Amino acid sequence: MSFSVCMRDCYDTCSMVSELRDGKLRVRGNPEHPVTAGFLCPKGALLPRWFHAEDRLKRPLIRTGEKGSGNFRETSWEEAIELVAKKLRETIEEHGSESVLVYQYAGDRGVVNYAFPLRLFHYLNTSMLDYGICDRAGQEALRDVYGTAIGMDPEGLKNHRLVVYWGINAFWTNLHGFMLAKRYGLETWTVDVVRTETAKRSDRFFQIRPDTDVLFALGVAKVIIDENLYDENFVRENVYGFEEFKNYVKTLSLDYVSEETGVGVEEIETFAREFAEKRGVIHIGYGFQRSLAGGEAVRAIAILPALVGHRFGFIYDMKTIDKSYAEGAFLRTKPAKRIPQMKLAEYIERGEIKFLYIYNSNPLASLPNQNRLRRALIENDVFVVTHDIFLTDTALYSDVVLPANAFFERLDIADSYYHRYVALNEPVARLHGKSNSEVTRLLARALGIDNPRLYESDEEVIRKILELNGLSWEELKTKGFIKVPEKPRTWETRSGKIEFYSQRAIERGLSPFPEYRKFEGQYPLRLLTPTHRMTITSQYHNTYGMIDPNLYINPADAKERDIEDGDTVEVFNDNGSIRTEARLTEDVPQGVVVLYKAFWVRLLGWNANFLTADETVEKYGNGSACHSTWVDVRKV
Ligand SMILES: Nc1nc2c(c(=O)[nH]1)N[C@H]1C(S)=C(S)[C@@H](COP(=O)(O)OP(=O)(O)OC[C@H]3O[C@@H](n4cnc5c(=O)[nH]c(N)nc54)[C@H](O)[C@@H]3O)O[C@H]1N2
Ligand SMILES: Nc1nc2c(c(=O)[nH]1)N[C@H]1C(S)=C(S)[C@@H](COP(=O)(O)OP(=O)(O)OC[C@H]3O[C@@H](n4cnc5c(=O)[nH]c(N)nc54)[C@H](O)[C@@H]3O)O[C@H]1N2
Ligand SMILES: [Mo]
Repeated sequence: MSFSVCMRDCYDTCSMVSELRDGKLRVRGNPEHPVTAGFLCPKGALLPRWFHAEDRLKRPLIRTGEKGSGNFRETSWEEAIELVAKKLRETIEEHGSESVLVYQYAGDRGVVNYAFPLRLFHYLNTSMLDYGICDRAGQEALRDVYGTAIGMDPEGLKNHRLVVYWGINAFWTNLHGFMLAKRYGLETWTVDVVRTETAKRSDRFFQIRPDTDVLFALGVAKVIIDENLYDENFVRENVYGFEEFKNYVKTLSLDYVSEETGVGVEEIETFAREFAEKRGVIHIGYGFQRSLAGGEAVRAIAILPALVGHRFGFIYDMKTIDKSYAEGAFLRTKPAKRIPQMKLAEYIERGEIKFLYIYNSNPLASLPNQNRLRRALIENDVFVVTHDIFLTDTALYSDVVLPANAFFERLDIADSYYHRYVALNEPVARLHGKSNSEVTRLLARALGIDNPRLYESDEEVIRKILELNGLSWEELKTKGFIKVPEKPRTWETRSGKIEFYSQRAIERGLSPFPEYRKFEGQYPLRLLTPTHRMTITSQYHNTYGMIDPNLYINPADAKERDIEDGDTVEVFNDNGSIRTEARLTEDVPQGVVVLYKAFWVRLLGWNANFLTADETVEKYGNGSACHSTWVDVRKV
């Protein structure tokens, strides 16, 4: 028996108990772990299938045909590493170290596996990624109000009565969190555009129009304030700018809020009264803030828990340990040029990237505006190296492909961006490929670097991080996980209070209060591309196969276009066009269509990101606005 951690980019970061029996991996949820609670989600339960998948990469590949053609020859590790090192050296000599970009994300969240390769790139002073694909706007927004995006310990829910899932489909994306709330007996509400599985399992569902969250939250705040339902003492002592905020929402008309959001005035009042009475807390989602309106929305929503007297009454991000040692930014001798993640194509087009080293990510499935990105990669001279477990879409467009191993094959630890546990991941078996840190060491050696920090072992890095954070290796090895205790903390804003009137927002060129703006596109239907139940972004499509490529459309919008359930349709805009089957459903409101996000283009022939917008929200850290995409649909 070994302890494992599901290393996927997911809130739950489950602790598992694994073993190899007759050469086959078996996994189950760790029954001792309070959040995992002894069960796995449907994706986690299938991990052995992923681990033993036939199509795992076994040998390094070197491209022989056109980029994207899939023509490669197999090679040895020695030749592959030599080639990567040679190209890296040449690129730096010819174009400077900033023309090299390391592109990585949370494909594997192991502390070492995720961060150790960055040591090499820091050492080489290359360009680094400025992450903006996922939760960035909300991070900035929460900093405006609380000075931090780190909210409450979800286990703290046990002392509460009501949790609102706002713009998050928790039953699919945070199953263990949703079940935790149910186990604790909380009432659950959902605020979403789509009647999701979470909405269907919630006690109340508020279905709002896209981008109107700001108004909805301000309307709720107005009722709470007008009816004196807020926590006066708490607000007086701990809120900065309450009177100004009160005047700001005073003039708001609930009829207007209702018209724009599509939620009845009575429903808004009910939300406000019951939320105040039950002193609700809010799980603020990641998905819904990926839009032009997302940042302002999070700012407005963030105010509500404080109004009813919570210090940190929201769930968004979590940070329990300092992991910076693994990444080793101390190896740099020059400040990093940071390239916004969402602007990869733009930087390639401008000739600023000549060498791309990609691991833990599949940008040729997950980034928006795929036509532009693929064109940029083909038309510009960029040497691309991808380290992955599978021959992904990104691997297909690479010059060198290096096989990665899976987390069952190595030692690591992981923290969570949702709960407060750090968990141990022990190796169970060895099948194929090399870990991210192994490849880093090979590359460092091939480059002739002798800095010892590039040759530290995984265990040395783990032990050092535990030591720096005051956590015991022995305890972790015995139990498989440790809860990191929360230290007393306060708000990290300019005023030291919760800022309803945000000074940081003003400095960033925004209004001190969250503002409602209407956005319109060139096409009539808003395309949302949320998460799918059986994939993690692009992962598992090739191994589990259980994807849903259909377009979900409201019957009224379908009728207008003569579309019936099951018809083949074309979905199009200026970025691209795809063909799929239409499914008519009242779960999706009029004016909105849904395609699930980022499947493998290699297998499907397309994915939603051939349509999505690559615009970013500059004032919110260049966060993704992929949900601010408009399309039209026609029957073919
Ligand atoms: N099964 C599964 N779980 C996952 C992932 C996965 O791919 N699959 N991915 C992981 C990752 S990387 C992330 S970031 C999280 C994401 O977790 P979630 O935030 O739950 O993900 P999404 O489904 O992208 O978005 C949530 C909801 O936002 C809604 N929404 C869109 N626009 C608006 C709006 O304007 N207002 C409101 N109120 N709602 C809106 C969508 O309808 C959708 O139901 O999940 C993680 N967990
Ligand atoms: N249209 C649309 N697009 C979206 C979103 C959306 O809502 N709509 N959501 C966005 C969000 S929230 C996110 S977080 C991004 C995520 O986008 P990506 O970062 O591209 O995430 P994944 O698709 O999970 O790809 C991770 C890759 O890492 C590989 N991998 C796994 N483990 C290891 C390992 O140990 N070593 C190495 N070297 N590789 C490994 C996997 O095989 C996989 O190919 O997608 C974004 N894309
Ligand atoms: Mo994400």
